[in-house]
Formats: sequence, structure tokens, C-alpha cells
Amino acid sequence: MPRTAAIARPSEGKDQGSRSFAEDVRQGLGHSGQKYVPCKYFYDAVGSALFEAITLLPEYGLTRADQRILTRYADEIAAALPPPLVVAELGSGSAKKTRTLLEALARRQPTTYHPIEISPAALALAERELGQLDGVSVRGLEAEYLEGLARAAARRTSGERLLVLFLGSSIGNFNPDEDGEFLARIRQILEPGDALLLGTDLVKPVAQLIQAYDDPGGVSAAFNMNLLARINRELEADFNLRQFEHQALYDETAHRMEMHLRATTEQTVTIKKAGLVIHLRPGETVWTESSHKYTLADVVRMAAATRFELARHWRDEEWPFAESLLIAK
Ligand code: AVJ
Repeated sequence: MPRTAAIARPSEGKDQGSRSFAEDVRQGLGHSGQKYVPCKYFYDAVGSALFEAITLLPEYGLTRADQRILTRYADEIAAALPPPLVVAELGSGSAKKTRTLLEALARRQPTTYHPIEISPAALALAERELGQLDGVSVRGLEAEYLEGLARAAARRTSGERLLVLFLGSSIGNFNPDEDGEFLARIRQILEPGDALLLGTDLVKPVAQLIQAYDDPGGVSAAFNMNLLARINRELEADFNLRQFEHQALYDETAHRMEMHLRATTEQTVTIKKAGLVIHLRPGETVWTESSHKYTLADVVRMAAATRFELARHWRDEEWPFAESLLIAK
């Protein structure tokens, strides 16, 4: 779906697969207002490894909460979904947290699992992580979310239902409206009776969120900063990383964590392969990620607006997080 060039926010961007890294950087950094880069570009081999490290941080409780729900309720989730079932996961990453659910499904009958990833490094991890499981055949798809999902849907045989996993609150990377729009586009690919298991990080105290996105050891900072390093490597740019700092802030009105890279000095940067020269004022930021936080009411509203029925949900209390099972109507 076309988005206007005037959007001065870093859209999640994962479905603009037709546009290249150079073109997206050219648009986002060449923007006359707030500069931005779509967050999907975090995930090169270095960025994917740094994200895996973030998931291990004591301050970043999100992944463990997601994992606890999937482990604790794997059998309940499976019981809500009649076989035969094919599983497709949007942005599987290493797929570590998907294991227990696949095991629960495969105990009933052999299950095909399609991890969908733009990062070949992450896809290789997923294949290694789950390729050995009894009763699970892993068929990875290196693709953007919706393109991969369409391919997974096309491969199923008649009678098989599709279970789409969109875990880890990656939906939070979309701007408001775009999240519902994205669910609607998933729904278009699905048949009635197919399902979507949607992970959403819930609103929680600001101090807890800031720690999670700005851990004292600097792993989140390195993850964010790697985006500039990647632009240097792949687009022949000359960002001096030492003249930037990581910034994580919470917009209380929008329920949104934001990550920025803040120029500490005035500077001029050339990004050769994007055909771009930019000037940054001291204190000016490049907006690199939005991570929206939800209430259950938000999930109910999104489901209702997109021809899904919210069948069940499970919550983690230690780190407020919800897993919602949506059935296509
Ligand atoms: C993978 C998008 C869910 O927003 O929490 C972690 C990515 N960014 N630390 C998130 C991320 C900074 C993460 N998601």
C-alpha cells in the first residue's frame, strides 16, 4: 500500500520490499523534517546478533514474557486450533521461543513450519534451532512479511488451516493505523477459520521501559548504532559513530517507545550509494524505531476492525505482555 513521502516517522517499513536499502535511506535521511530510517534495516548479521543479545538482558523482559506464555500455555493454544495445521511465523528471528508451541502441535500430528525472515542469518538460526524437532518440517522463506505469508498460504494443501505467528510485539513497530492496516492485509491472505497468534507488549511503568531500551551495559545502544555502521558498510557512507549517541524515550500520549540516534555535533555526512549528502545540527536526531505498547482494549479493537474474532488471550503478569488468538471470520 503506498505511503506518502511526507510521513516523518520511521514506519516499520517491512513491506516495502520493492524499495532498496539505498532508496529507503535516501528517502528517510533526505527528509526535510524529522530524519528517519525504517527499523527493518537493523537486522543485518551484526544487528540480528545484537538483538539476540538484547533478548537475554535482565532489563528487557519482553522476550522472556512472550516465551513464558508460549511455554506455559502451549497445550491450551494447540487445543484451540484443530488439526491439520500449517504454521507460518512472521519475522521468526532465531525462533527459539516457537519451539514449545511447535512441540505441542507436533505431538498431535506432523507439522510444517515456515519461518519468514528478511535476515538470512536469522533464518539459518531458525532452521538450526527447529530443524531437528520430531514431527516438524521447517521450510524457511527469505522474504518480507506479507510476501512470505502469501507464499506459505499458497503451499498449503486443501483442508489444512494456517496458523500465523506474529510474536514479540513486532506489530508495535508500525505506526498507529498502520498496525490495523497490516492486520487487515494478513486477514486478506487468510481463509475463515485460519488463525493469528499475536504478541503485544502491554503498557507498563515508564522507568521499566526506558531501562529495557537503554540498558546500562549499552547493548541496546550498540544495536541502534549498528544501523549507522551498516549504512557506512553497505552504502559507502562516512558516519562518524563517535559523534552520535543512543537515545530512548517514551511518548506517554502515544504509548510509544522511540529510539533515536542523536548527533552530538554539527556534521555533514555523505552516503555515496544513496547519492545523498546530509547536514545534521547538534542535537538533531535520526528516528530509528517506534515500539508501541498496547492495552487489551487496543487488541480487541484491532481484531474487531479487521474481520478477526478474538478467541482467547493469555497474559504474563511478571512483565505485562499478552498473546492473543485471533480467528479469521
Ligand atoms: C523486535 C521490534 C519487538 O521493539 O522491543 C529491542 C526491537 N528495539 N530493543 C522491540 C527492539 C530495541 C523489539 N521488537
